[in-house]
Order: sequence, then structure tokens, then C-alpha cells
Amino acid sequence: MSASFDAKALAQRLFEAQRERRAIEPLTAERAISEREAYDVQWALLAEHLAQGGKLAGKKTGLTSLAKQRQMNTNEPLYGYVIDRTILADGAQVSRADFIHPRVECEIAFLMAGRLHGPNVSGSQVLAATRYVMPALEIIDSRFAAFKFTLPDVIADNASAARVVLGGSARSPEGLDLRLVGMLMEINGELVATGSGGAVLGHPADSVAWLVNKMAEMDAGGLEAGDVVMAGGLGEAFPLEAGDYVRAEFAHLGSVGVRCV
Ligand code: 0L1
Ligand code: MG
Repeated sequence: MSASFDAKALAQRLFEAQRERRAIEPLTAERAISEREAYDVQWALLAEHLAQGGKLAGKKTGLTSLAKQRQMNTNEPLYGYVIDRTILADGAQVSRADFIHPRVECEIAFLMAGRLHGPNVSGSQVLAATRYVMPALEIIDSRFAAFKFTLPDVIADNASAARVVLGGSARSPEGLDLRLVGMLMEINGELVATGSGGAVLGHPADSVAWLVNKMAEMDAGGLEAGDVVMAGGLGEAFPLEAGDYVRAEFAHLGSVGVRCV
């Protein structure tokens, strides 16, 4: 007989794993979890972060590039939440000891000017509701051992969210073709990846539209004015180790960097 489903208990297990920097086995090792149940766990995990003093600052999509989908053996994106105290400024320092097995990836972040709720939201509507776009790095840190999980597991684990670093000089997306915005990523001065905005579900604004529509499908609201939205990685994620300095430079948007000690 399979174990019964308790979203709060599963969220608590993930919360403790994150707090204690201890990897756990996938939740689905015990029982199959549907997509909706997985988002219920994610919601309960968000509630736990808010109860512990965090504030909701935005949302994120994940698994939005072919490179990431191949890396994780899936063909579907997912969404998650961004908590205020996980957002860092350009050039910030993070401690390797604060994570389990961190990885870093390059993204384009949106700052929303207006509320946007699905269904049927388009990329053009996202752009019209955007105040700024910014170059960003995301540090992800799966709470599951060896970054091995199924899609419901990683949905429950808030899309592996750990830190967001925002850089560049925020600018309006007007007049920019975000598909063609190129990016160079360096770790310790060595070029490790190149990419462009088009790698993110064809267009980063379409990725944000996907998020809004998926949230509507999950009866989870949508985007609000002031939300920071991570549109998804432009390529694969790289392990982050103590001593690393990661820097990404984007055409038109500027650069963003983070140091790990
Ligand atoms: O932001 C992301 O693309 C992460 C999504 C979750 C999968 C992973 O941990 O790589
Ligand atoms: Mg990401």
C-alpha cells in the first residue's frame, strides 16, 4: 500500500533539508505524486518560508531551455517562488557552506510593472506589463541527493530555488528583441557557456507567459506589480564551488557577477 499524501509534512521535510543543508531522497520514492499535488507541496513550502519571516518577492520558471531539459531528462518547464531574502545584488558574496550542492546558471529577470493573471496571457502582454529586464544569475540547490528527482519532486522543492543575483542597469524591454540578446558566461575568467534569450522557450517573455498561465491552471494566482520574475536559464547550470567567481555579460543589459567563498 502506498503512503498517504500530506502536503504539509512533505513541505516540512524539504524545509528541514534546506535548513540543515542535508540532501534527502526524492519524495516520489515513497509514493507517486501528481503535478497538482506537487504544486500543493510547493505552496505549503512557501507558507513555511513566509511563516519563518520570508516575504514573497517574485516567481521563477525553470527547465525552460532544451539544454536544461536534456540535463534533467524532461520536456516540461515548471514554476516556483522567489523569497525576498534570497535576492542578492550584483557582485554579492555567497558561502558554499550555505548550500548542499549549488549550481549556477544565467537568466534574464523581469520586474513587473502591472498585475498579470492567466489564462491565455501572451508574451506580448508580458512585455507590456514589464517595467525592466535585468541580467541575472540563479543559484539552484536541489534538496535531493545528487540532483536526482522526477518532475513532481522538483516542483515540490520549489524548482531548486536558492539565490538570485540581479545585475546590470535595469532597462525597459521596449525596442529590444530579447530572443537575440546574447550572453557570455565565465567562471574564474574562463568562458564556460554562451547563449541567447531565444534559448528560453523561444523567447523569455513567452516563458513568463507560460508561468502566468500555469499558475492560473493551478489556481495559484499570477504576477503582481513589483514581482521579480526569473524567466529561466539560457543554458545549463554549472557546479559552484568555494573560490569561484562567476560573471555573465549580456548584450544590451550589462553584466552580473557573484563570488563564492
Ligand atoms: O531554475 C531551474 O531551471 C531549475 C529547475 C529545477 C531543475 C534543476 O534543479 O536543475
Ligand atoms: Mg533557473
